[in-house]
Amino acid sequence: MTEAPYMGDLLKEAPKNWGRWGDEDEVGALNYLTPAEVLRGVRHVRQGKVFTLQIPMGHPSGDPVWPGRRGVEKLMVLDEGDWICGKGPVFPGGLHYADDYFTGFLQGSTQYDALGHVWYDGQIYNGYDAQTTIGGLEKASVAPIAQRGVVGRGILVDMARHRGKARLDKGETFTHLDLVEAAEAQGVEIAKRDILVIRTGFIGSWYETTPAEFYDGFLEPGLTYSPELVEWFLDMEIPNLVTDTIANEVTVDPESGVALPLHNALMRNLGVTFTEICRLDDLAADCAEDGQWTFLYTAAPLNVLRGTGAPVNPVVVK
Ligand code: UVW
Repeated sequence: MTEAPYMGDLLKEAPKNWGRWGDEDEVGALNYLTPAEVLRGVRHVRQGKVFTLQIPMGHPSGDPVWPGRRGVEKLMVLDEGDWICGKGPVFPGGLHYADDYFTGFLQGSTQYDALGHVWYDGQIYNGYDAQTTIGGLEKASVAPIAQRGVVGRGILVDMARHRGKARLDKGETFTHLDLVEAAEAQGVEIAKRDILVIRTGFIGSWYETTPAEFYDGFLEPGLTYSPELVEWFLDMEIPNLVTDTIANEVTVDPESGVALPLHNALMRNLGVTFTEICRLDDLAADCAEDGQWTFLYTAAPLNVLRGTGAPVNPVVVK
C-alpha cells in the first residue's frame, strides 16, 4: 500500500474563503444565509409538517460516535427513591422533584462541528493560528454558530433510496454529480445556498445491528474528495452540509488514502459548517411519500464557549 500524501500537499491548490467575510469571521459560509435566504426557506413551508433530526441521547444500546469517543452517560441525582429512603430534601408544601446529570463528548451525539475543529499547516479556518485551539478554541469555536443560528432552505438528497438500497454500504462513495443526478431523479434541483441534507441510511443501521458489527472495519459511506467537488461547493455557496453519518464524508478517501480530506477542504478552507450524526429516515420516508424534498431548515447548537462542537436538534418544517 502506498503512503497517503500529506493533507497540505493534497489540498495545495484548493480554494479558500479566508478573509471573504472579514478577518474576524468565525461562522464562514453561514454568512450566505442572509434574511433573503431565510425567507426563501420559509416559502418552502407548505404543509405544516415538523421533523426533528437529532438521534436520541443515551439510547439503551448506546449512541453511535466516532471511534474513541463515547456517547453521554446520564445519572439520576434525585428521584422519588430519595424520599422513599427518607433522604429527599424537605420543602415547604412537600415539593418532590427529579434531577439528573450527564457527561459526554460534545461531539457524542448529533452535532455541529466548530469551524476550528480540524486543520493542517498550523492554521484553522480564516487563517487563525492552530495554537488558538490550545485549552479550548479561542477562535472559530462552536459558540459563534450557536449565537447566530442556522436558518435557510434545506434540500434532502436520498442517496440510499436513489441507489435502491436501505443504506449505502461501508465505504461506498458518491460525488457532487451523483447528488445532482439523485436530486433530479427526485424531481428537485439543488439551488445555490441550499442547506444540503444527504441521507445514506448509515446512522439508522446502528439501531438494527450490534456495535461490534457497526464498527467492524470502520469505514463510513459518503462524499469523496475531488478538486471538482470542492469547486462545486464553492460555486454553489453551500452554507451547511448535513448527513446521517458520523463524519459527513467517506472515512478514508479511496483515491488518495487520506482520512477526512473534506473536513479540511470544505470546513477549514471554505468555512462550510458540518452537521453530523443526523436521524434522517423518517424525514426521507415522508419526502418520498409526498414528493416534497425541500423545506425550512433551522438549527442552533448549544452555546458552548470555546467548544469544538456541540449537540443540536435541528428542526425541519415542510
Ligand atoms: C472528526 O473530525 C474526527 O470527527 P467529526 O467531524 O466526525 O466529529
